[in-house]
Amino acid sequence: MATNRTLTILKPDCVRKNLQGAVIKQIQEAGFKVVALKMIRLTKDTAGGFYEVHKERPFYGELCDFMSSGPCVPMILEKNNAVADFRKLIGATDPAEAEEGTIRKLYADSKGENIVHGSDSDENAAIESAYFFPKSEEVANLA
Ligand code: FUP
Repeated sequence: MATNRTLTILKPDCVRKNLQGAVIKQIQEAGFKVVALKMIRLTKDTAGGFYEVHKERPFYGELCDFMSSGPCVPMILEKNNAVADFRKLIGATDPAEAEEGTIRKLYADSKGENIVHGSDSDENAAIESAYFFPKSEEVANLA
């Protein structure tokens, strides 16, 4: 089912660098509306659950350590074509390969610590949104 929502996380490096405001401003200026937002600290287990698909990858342990290393800010965003447009806005996983002007190119230090997450499909956007937010925490109507 196509949706116009995506799930992002401002990762612990974003929060540590005090870049939440700058990154949210760029996201809003690109036309996304914030429909859910909170700041939480993941445990290794909850970080691991979120990145379950990468469980067999060599970087999984480091990824879980990093994602649980400090607070992060999950958000649900709304816009037409949200998933694809948001991935364009954040740029490639490795900031060295990200296009100029993208959030990762501007702010990220490495492939492992790359400032933001963005869902890679409508299906995963729905699954990931439910991982962080009960339906009651999503704003249904922004008008
Ligand atoms: P992305 O969809 O751009 O977030 O990238 P992936 O789903 O491929 O990877 C998820 C996270 O795993 C990345 F944000 C960082 C971490 N990762 C690494 O640390 N090393 C890698 O080689 C690939 C991913």
